Amino acid sequence: MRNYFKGILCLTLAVGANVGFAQTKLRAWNIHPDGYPVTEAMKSFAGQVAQTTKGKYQIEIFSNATLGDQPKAVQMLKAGEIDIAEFSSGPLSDAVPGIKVLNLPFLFTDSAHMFRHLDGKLGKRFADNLKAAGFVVLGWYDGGGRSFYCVNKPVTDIKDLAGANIRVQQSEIFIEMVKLLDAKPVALPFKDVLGALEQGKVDCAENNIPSYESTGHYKIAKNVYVTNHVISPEALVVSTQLWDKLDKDDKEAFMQAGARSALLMRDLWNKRVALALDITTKQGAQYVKVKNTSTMIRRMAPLYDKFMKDPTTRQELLTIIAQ
Ligand code: BDP
Repeated sequence: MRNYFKGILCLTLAVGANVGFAQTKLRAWNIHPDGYPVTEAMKSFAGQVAQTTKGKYQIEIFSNATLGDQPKAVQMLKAGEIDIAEFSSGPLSDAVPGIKVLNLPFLFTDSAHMFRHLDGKLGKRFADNLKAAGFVVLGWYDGGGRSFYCVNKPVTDIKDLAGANIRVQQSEIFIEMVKLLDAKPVALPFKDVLGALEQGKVDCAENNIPSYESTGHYKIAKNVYVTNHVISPEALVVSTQLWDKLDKDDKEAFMQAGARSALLMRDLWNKRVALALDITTKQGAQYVKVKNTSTMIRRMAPLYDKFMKDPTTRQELLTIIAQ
């Protein structure tokens, strides 16, 4: 009898060892800090994958861009050097021209308009383009509406931005947009923006309100010009290298966890926008709403012309404008 129990014990340990052995550790890149909607949604995604696959996949989230800056991480994911990431569509579209329409200024009227398209046929088309380039979309997250904010420079008209050094993401379309406003684009990594604002290397930056708050930019750049010039999504993606190794059930688990995390993220996002507005206003941020966007939209005409002529963006542009 004692030997029988010994046998069972050995078997359990062996099975346990096997489970341990079969466990795959995955690395997830994230640019945001703890508590930020993106981070919290990624954590929930990782938890759900671990649960559904019974611990087969352990996803470790590396926040605050500790694995490298975003344009580099986009390339790392494409090369399969990291497994999972949450990217803003700006840097992602430099690697996948088939989604660049998503960053066109003044394209979406609000996040609801954007998600109507992304959760439908168009989203599927963008996801197909991304997959062909090495990125499998698990969920579309909210990137909110981006606006300008400046140090020592109240902006009440788009003309006030002329000549200013404006920090932009390292992404072609953002650089072009700022040039069309007669300002000077300064492409800098996200983590360097606060220092650049403090040291006067840039006069202004542009971002959504949750990032304006979480980075502390609001402490230095108190003049916000609410333009919502770019309303764009972000995406939770896995590398096709990893994807191709997953079996059918694993894929299903990843997809479902991704979709659920996206819904959670969008909900957390709306709450965070309200909270960030409250915090920054109490700390002295001045919000001036653009009175009339038509002047700014007219300035963007060369970008629209370009996108209408480009066969990789024309169809998507027409579909979004029409509905
Ligand atoms: C934030 C995005 C992040 C970008 C950042 C930026 O969530 O992915 O890297 O803006 O401006 O809103 O660099």
